Amino acid sequence: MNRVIILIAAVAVVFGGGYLLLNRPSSPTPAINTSSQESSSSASFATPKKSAHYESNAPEHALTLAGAPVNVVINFNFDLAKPSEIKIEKDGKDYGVGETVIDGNKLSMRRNMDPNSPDGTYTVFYNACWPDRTCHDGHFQFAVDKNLKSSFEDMTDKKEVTISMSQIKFVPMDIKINKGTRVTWVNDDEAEHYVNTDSHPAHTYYPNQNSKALKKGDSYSLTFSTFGIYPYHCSAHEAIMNGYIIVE
Ligand SMILES: [Cu+2]
Repeated sequence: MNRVIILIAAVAVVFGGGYLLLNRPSSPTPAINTSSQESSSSASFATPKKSAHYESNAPEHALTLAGAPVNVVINFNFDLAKPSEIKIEKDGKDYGVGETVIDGNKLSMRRNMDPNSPDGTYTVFYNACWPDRTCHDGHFQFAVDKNLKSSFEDMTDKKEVTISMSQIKFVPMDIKINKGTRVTWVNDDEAEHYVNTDSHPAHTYYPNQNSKALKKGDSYSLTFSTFGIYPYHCSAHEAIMNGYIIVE
């Protein structure tokens, strides 16, 4: 009898342990890019304030980028309306360019950023307004540190470049290119991959940079025509498979 109980207990431990190993969370901070930009950052960030109906933003809160973003995008789960507004401030100056634009599906709003924005920490202040004319404010922060560009692979002299999707990574992961360069991603893995602009799962930062599912041998191409940095990821392996393109 005792031997039966011990056997059952042993089976439970083996299967239970295996279950825990297979199902543990992949990362404590899956939403934040894990590439070198972040670990070498010395910037400190305030706690963000999320407005009603807020879902996500790109660039992500507390991210330190190797170049100025092309725009700041904030995603919601409710219809946006005028006069919704985004300001991108550092030292009291607004580095946003032009008007805040509400996307066609009314679930995201965006504002372009000055491509010559200097290094430092930026606070994004936003006011999200609904069709009933009520508005709610929120804020978050990100930083720009152009020194981080030194770890990017310099492909600025090429008209066309190829990024391999290999062993659940973009190879090379972080690249610098010139304006007008055509980038082609090729899936060299058995697993399906995607090219998706941040954030996840809204994929709204630069909507042109979103592929369909890519099987082994499939490719996806995009020509970059606006200066700035492009954080992206694979939505099937979002926590571990990400990269940056700087267009300069
Ligand atoms: Cu993938």
